[in-house]
Amino acid sequence: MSTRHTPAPNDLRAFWMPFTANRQFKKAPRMFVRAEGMHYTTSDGRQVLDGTAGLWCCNAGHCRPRITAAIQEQAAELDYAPAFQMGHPKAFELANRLIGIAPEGMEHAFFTNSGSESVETALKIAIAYQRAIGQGTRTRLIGRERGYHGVNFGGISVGGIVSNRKFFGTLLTGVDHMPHTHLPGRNAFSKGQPEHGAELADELERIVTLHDASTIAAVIVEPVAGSTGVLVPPKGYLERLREICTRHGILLIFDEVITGFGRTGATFAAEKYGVMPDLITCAKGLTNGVIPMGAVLATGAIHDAFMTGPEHLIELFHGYTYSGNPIAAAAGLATLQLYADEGLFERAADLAPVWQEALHSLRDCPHVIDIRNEGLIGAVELEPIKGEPTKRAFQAFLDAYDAGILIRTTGDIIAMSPPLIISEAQIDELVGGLRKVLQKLN
Ligand code: PXG
Repeated sequence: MSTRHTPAPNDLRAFWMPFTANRQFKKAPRMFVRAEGMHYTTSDGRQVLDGTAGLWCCNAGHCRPRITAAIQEQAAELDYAPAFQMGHPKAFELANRLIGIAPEGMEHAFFTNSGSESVETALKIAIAYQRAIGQGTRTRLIGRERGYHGVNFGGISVGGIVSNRKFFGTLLTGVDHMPHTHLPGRNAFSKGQPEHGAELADELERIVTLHDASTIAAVIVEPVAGSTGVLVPPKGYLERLREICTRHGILLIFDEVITGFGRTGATFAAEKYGVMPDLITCAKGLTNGVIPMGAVLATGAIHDAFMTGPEHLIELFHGYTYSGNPIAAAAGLATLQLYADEGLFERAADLAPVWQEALHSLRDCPHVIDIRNEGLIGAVELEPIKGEPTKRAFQAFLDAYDAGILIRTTGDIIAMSPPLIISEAQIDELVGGLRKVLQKLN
């Protein structure tokens, strides 16, 4: 008899889940079946308060009727249009709207389908730009330890999360890394930007001296490192990176896949910190997480450097079947309109001090060794169980889920990033729920 497995509708084996402990999950699955506003509904009918905006993406909350309607209407009107050598109005409209809210100097948007693809796109644009301006020896890319730039080969090469790199061979050549900015000894329990560590940016100067500026195309950083467990940039750090890049003709890329669309209390972190990069990657909140879409924003100077040569020739040999997809574009337009109509980015800025104080009230809970926050981002770092890293925080995640609140963990760090529609009472509910979980932890 064949041992071939016959899938049944409730069989969990076929789906190889991303970034998940598959065997553990499938023994005790956690399923969401509905969502609305600030809440998910589980398959056993419980309400769970969303403390993470899905995966940092549902900034306007869930199942917002205007976004739903925009998607439904677009699907019925124009489902798909070829992305190469053809256009449709909504992609152009979305690019204009995006540029309209982007930091000054950003003039063009290149569409992708995810944060990872935005990163690959930005890295390729950076290298090709240097070549286009006669700087073809500039091919190196500089990232940072603990950086997360998605999971494709360029992104994991410039990224600095060891588990995301070590299984996958030699990665891209010509990549170097700056040190991360986590200084627990000096900055623990900082509220917002830490005081210490601006000088870590000078490590870039050392790397430039080592390789020579003429070999370096771009530096990529997350303005606030998210996935690694929320590292807020020390005061003056990003300014120094900008200054060093400018002095050496190196492009500065801000990976704003998490920090974009109000998460830090400004539209983009570039604006929040007053530091202008040359390229910005975004995704997630662009469509409220509802339809996959990302974008790379570029300055006029970068874009224009490509617009030379005979007009019938393609200027950038790059793009995706779904770049600017009509349904994604419709979702993006409805999302940006909703953010504007409800003033959600301002709301995030207004709530940030309440969020900060609520989070830092957890300081006296057992095992807590650091708390970090910026905008509506927060992290609570726990002392790992000796010899069993990640176990304590993962237990907190499971206990919180049972208690009706959704948090994220990475290592022994609990990360939170609620939808920007969260109320003050819901902040209390989330943080109060987490307090109870922490108090019971081993
Ligand atoms: N850049 C940054 C800065 C990100 O945070 C990506 C790129 C990749 O995006 P895509 O859309 O390809 O996943 C990300 C994604 C977490 C978590 O829990 C973070 C991300 C994704 C999933 C979970 O911290 N960031």
